[in-house]
Amino acid sequence: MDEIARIGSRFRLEGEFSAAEPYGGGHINDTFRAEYRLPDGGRIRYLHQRINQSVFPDPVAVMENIDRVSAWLQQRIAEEGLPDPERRCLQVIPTRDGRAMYLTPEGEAWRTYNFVEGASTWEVVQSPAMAREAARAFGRFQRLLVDLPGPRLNEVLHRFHHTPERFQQFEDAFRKDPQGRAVGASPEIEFALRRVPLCHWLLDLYYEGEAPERITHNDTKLNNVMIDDATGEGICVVDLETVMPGLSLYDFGDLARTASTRASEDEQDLARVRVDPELFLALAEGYLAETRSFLTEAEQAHLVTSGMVITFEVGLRFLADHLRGDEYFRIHRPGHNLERARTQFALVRSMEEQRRELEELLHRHLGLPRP
Ligand code: GN1
Ligand code: MG
Repeated sequence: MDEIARIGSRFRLEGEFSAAEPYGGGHINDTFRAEYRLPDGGRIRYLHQRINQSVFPDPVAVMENIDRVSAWLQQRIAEEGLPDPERRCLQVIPTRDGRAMYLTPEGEAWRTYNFVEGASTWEVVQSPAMAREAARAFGRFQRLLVDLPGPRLNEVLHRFHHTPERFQQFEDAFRKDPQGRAVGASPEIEFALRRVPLCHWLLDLYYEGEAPERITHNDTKLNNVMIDDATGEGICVVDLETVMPGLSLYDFGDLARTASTRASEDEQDLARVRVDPELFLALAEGYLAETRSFLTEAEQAHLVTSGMVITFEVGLRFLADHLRGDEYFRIHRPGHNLERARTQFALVRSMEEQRRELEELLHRHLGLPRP
């Protein structure tokens, strides 16, 4: 961990480095939680994160967004008078020369955040209350950013949630089949090929003017919100690097993908991969508590749709990456991306089967319009 101590020494931190460990379950960047000793014997913890530059080729543009967004959130949170304001938003800790990011002589890009104490992230949702709180946190995040001043945020990953393009990339991977893996993935490939129309459902709403561009998080998996250990509140949204222009339904959809089922993202027992209507309702409730005032009719009517589209999209990405040779998402065992794709597709199938039931539930309990 000498390396982390060296990196830490470049930032304007309090205390003396004492220890560091890998942290979190992200598939892209490398995150370390480091502890620093204070002169009074106390300790303070920070997160040091190495930005994956093959995914984010322009880390400066990423940090520009994060800087603007987190400064604005801090201001808005203070204005709303919410308790514990410093735990409600990540703070970018500057380098000793005042930059948002430290570039090593080898060209690695590192950033540092405060670590939010007394809160945890979860890979699998534990209860409807947790689902509601996570959704409320992402909803609040969108609401507080509605009036972000200044120019449009940098589009750090072009067409990140453009589902038809994700389909194209999948098709390309399976036609080229560089690793000879297509034969072993034929049920998943067939599943995907039969669902081309699904790719267009959210973008059509956008093109028809029914779902406007907003500022969205774009990576709203359950494990990107910190849940307060004492109160259960969704206290702080993390992983801000994909915050950029997007559709609100991308955010609801990705949360539905990861928190409307009790199965994990790579659950292998596909019988467990089902939407739990109680969880889905809790997600919608929490999200709408913060966003209902500004969402359009169509956005409110398409929450279930968004879950289907984004779950399908992420499944396509896992499948394409498996076919290409696991270049993008970190894997922990051979075939891991194929397993993840299979799980996503099982969840899409469950959403297809339960769609009407879920839409009726949202209509009955929350008065949401039917699509
Ligand atoms: C990646 O960084 P992480 O693990 O939170 C990915 C998301 C995917 C997710 C799937 C920049 O998120 O888009 O939905 O994995 N992030 C990027 O688990 O591609
Ligand atoms: Mg991420």
